[in-house]
This record gives sequence, C-alpha cells and structure tokens, in this order.
Amino acid sequence: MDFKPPQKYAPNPDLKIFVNGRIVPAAEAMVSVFDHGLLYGDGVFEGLRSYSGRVFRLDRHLQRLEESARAIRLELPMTRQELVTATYETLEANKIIDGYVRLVVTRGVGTLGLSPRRTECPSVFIITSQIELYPRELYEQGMAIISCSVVRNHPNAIAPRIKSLNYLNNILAKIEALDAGVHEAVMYNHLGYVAECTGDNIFLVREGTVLTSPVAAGILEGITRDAVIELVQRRKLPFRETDLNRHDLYVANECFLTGTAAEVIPVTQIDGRPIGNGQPGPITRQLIADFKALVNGGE
Ligand code: PXG
Repeated sequence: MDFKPPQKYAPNPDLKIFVNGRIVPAAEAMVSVFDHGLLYGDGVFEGLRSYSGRVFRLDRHLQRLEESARAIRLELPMTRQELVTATYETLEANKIIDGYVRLVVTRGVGTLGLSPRRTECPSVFIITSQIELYPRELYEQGMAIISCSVVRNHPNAIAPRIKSLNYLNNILAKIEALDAGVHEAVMYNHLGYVAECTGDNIFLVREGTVLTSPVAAGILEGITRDAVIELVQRRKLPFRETDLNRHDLYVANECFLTGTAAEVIPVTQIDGRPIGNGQPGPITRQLIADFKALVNGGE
C-alpha cells in the first residue's frame, strides 16, 4: 500500500540535521528503534533560540544541559565547545539567522531493558527550525490559560529541574489545556502551590510587586525566567520569589509567561476569570519591550 503522510508532517527536504557528528539531510536523519531515548524517554534536551545569528545565552543552556545529564548519570559524548560549534554549524547549514534550536542527547542504542548499562554511546542530534508557539495576536491581546488537574512531577520523583525527554507529565497537562480550548495550563505542585505551565514559567504582578514561584516549588529553572528577573531588578521593581496558590492567580493585577519559544507573553484570563482589567498590564508590556531589547542587543 502506497501510504504517504500528509504534507504538513513531512520534514522539509532541504532541512539539515546534526546527527552524531555529521550534518545530514532530514530524510537521512534517523534514530534506531533501540535508542533508549525513544524506548524509555531516557535522555535530556535543550530548546534554544538564535537572534540575529547569535544563540541567546548558549552557555547557560549548555550548563543546564550538563546539569540535566549529570542528574540522570548520562555522560555527554561532546564537550561544551564541541556542542557550541555543532549548534552554530547546524544553524549555518540551514542558513537560519533567527530561529529555534533543539539539542537532544539520548542514552543511545541498547538492548531492551531499563538499565542504561545496556546502551553503548549516547546519541546527539540538533534540529533547527522556525518556531511560532502561540499566534502573534496573543502577544498584543493576551492569552487565556487554565488551572489543570495534572499535578507537576514530585521533585523526588522526576525533578522538574531536569530537562529530560520524559515530558508526559507536561503533555497530559497540555492535553487538558487543548481540550479546554486554550494554549497553556498552570500546573500545581504536590503541595498545591503554583509550579509552572507546561512549557513556560509563570509570573504575577500584585500591587506593583512582581512575583514568581521559587525553583524549590518544583519547576524548570527557565533561562527566560532568569533573564526577566534580571530585567525586573534592573528596573528596580519590587520582586519576590514566593509560593503562590490559585487565589494569588485570581487576584493578580497582571500575569505573564516566559519561555524560550514563547518569550514573554501576557495572560489576561485564567479559568475563565479576567486577570486585572482583562488587558495586558503596564509592567508586562514594559518587560516585553525590555526583553525584545535584550535579545536584540545580544544578552
Ligand atoms: N518550564 C518548562 C516545563 C519548560 O519546558 C520552560 C519552563 C521555560 O524555560 P526556558 O529556559 O526556555 O526559559 C520550559 C521550556 C516547545 C518548547 O517546543 C518548550 C520550551 C522551550 C522551547 C520550546 O514547546 N520549554
């Protein structure tokens, strides 16, 4: 039977992918069905972004990748400098100046069985592409999100600080969001405090103070989150990392999300309730402008 996938799922045939030391056409970029990244979600990754030919905070991303790998006892088969070179070579091969980069390290090919000792060598691949996570107009109008019932992974189960290939926790939450007709969902931790969204960190503004959940709440230590905290401090805005609950979301004057793909995006509705006056707030708008200036200025 001649069965072809719909065009939108076919990879761009001109796309070049870095796979284990070689840059190859997308059609030749394959992983084995015996790769433990695929069999068990055993691996780590990073999502990065290039602006005007420069990857934003590449060093910080590679540090997080190294920490994620260390946390799962995976020895990266490439040095930091080799990963930097491979990332830029992949962008260059695709002539991408402004775009997204996905850097993936899997446990590698092995036999069946959970044990990482049953694998030989980790696999590394790097995919670049254009990414648009949310529709453009939402950056102006603000977006609606929901609180979801899926609890964020317990930090002593799979630490959310590990950017691992095990994203089912977030995917289950994302499905709940999509079923509710929105793009994102707030995930609460096992204690009932706000953790983060499925692929973004969350901030609130209450009476002029910028608030966000602490890393100890069980979140990914977002690189965009760190950059925004620096911008908040540069503006000398009152700021606190503190446990937040659903009530804090509902009474906030402003809310926004941060992430590599999303950048900074206003949230104007949570669980059908307007946040503040239902429009993106002034501090959110200021930080969106500051973040744009930061990435265009190169750090
Ligand atoms: N929390 C989670 C669970 C994430 O996955 C963030 C927060 C934000 O972190 P950074 O470091 O990006 O500011 C993330 C990152 C995608 C995609 O394809 C997701 C992320 C990043 C890039 C692309 O959905 N999530």
